Amino acid sequence: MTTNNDKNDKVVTLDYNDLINGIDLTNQINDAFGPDGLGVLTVANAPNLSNFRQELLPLSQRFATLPDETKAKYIHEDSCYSFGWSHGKEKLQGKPDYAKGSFYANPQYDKPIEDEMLIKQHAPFIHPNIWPTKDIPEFESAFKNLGQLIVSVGELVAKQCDDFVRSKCSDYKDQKLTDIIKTSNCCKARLLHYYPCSDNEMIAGGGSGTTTISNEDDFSSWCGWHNDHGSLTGLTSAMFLDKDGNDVVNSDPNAGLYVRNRSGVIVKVNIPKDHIAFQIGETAQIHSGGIMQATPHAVRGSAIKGISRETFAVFMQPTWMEKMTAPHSISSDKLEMSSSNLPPGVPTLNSRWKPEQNFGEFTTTTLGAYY
Ligand SMILES: O=C(O)CCC(=O)C(=O)O
Ligand SMILES: [Fe+2]
Repeated sequence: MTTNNDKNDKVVTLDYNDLINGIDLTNQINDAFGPDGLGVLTVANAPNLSNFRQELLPLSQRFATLPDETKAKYIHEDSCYSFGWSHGKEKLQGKPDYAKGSFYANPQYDKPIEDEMLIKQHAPFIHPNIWPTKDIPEFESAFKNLGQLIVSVGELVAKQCDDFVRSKCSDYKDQKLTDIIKTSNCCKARLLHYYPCSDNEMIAGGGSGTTTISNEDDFSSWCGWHNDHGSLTGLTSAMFLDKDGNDVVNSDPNAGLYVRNRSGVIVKVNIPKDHIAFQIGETAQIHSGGIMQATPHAVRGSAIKGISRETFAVFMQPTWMEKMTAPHSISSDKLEMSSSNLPPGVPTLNSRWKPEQNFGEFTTTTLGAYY
């Protein structure tokens, strides 16, 4: 397995002002999310991003290093750990994942619906938020500020995606992705704390340049290979902190986010601090009939002792009722062009997706296939 960066693996960057001004960026969307793209782009110049990122990301470490009995107050089994604190409940390379902890909440709506029966039935999607206000008073507002900013920029990116897909496929429902982001009350954000790697997890050869890695599991020691299964994911540039919470330079250049491109080459994605990254998800892949395609990605642990990684992902996704139908004019082989290059452990779309499914069923099948 090799990592490499050549010119085709450059991450596309859009400017927030161009998005606001409605400039046609559909060629850039093709380069990023189309069949030869990396499945990721970044947006520069989003207002307030630096402040909101600086306010939220250190709270990830602060929460994760609270005493276990304090964190336990925010564990929510009834939503399958999809709200509040989740640590060791997901799997990484087949074993319970203690490499990272996540705090999940809906950044837009604290209680999206009132119907208690529906809340019970679809708790992972729609349970009311749980906030650690007693222990970290500023947590909720920092989480919502950054989450809502990312969704608002995501909506602008979605509009460009819709125009791009529509130009290639006449029976794509106009504004499909924009409508999902605008109307769904099931958006989910995840504040991630990647614990410092312990000695036995340290990655051989970490520290310099392009690396050949023999073991895929070592590679993805912080976050295993996966495709995002929602519509559009927004992601901040990660912050690396020492044990005292000081923002430090990531001095292991090999640590961080990697994407596997369409030809199987693994590409490191560097998100500048003042950009928001967006990754296209499998639901948008299905709704666009494969005109946009999700890419597998993973996070490689740091070889530097005592350094944690904090980041924030916002999963813009439909409600559980949304139909997973592809445009009629698209054949199913086009829908999953990249399946021949999936890393081990990433199940093909065709093994999980059925056109008559709704998003809730697709999510259950997908999580079952990974975990
Ligand atoms: O930590 C990251 O940079 C990526 C996290 C991620 O891929 C996810 O939560 O789906
Ligand atoms: Fe992801």
